[in-house]
Amino acid sequence: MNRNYKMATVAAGIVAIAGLGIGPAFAEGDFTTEIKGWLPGKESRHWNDLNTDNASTTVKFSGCKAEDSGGTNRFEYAALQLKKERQSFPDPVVDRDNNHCNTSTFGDLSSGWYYFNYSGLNGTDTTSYHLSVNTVVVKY
Ligand SMILES: [Ca+2]
Repeated sequence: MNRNYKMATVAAGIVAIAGLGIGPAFAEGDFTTEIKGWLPGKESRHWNDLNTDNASTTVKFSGCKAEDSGGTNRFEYAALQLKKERQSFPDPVVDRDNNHCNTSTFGDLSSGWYYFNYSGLNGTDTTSYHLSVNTVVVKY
């Protein structure tokens, strides 16, 4: 092997290794859905995180509305609980966040089935305002 060829091979290897560790963290899975007329206590679709990546689990809300009886939008923030399925026991709350119609970030999670529970609006779980979110994007 001549010297130039060897150097090129080493350089290519470094580029390949760097490519594994640097750059955007692509989530192994994602889905887009919507929320229509939810009261606190409703659960999202469940998803299976195989933890084959280092991606942070995120829940992005856009187009949020919670109207009072007069039709005024009272949405300030939605309390979300990220929960993990567990056999034979109540599902534990892994993390929680108040979503102000933006992105809730829950970090890189261990493998398992997850979902979020909508647990309150504007700091109360006794609201009569129904929550609607035009677009909900979950990445995991
Ligand atoms: Ca993942």
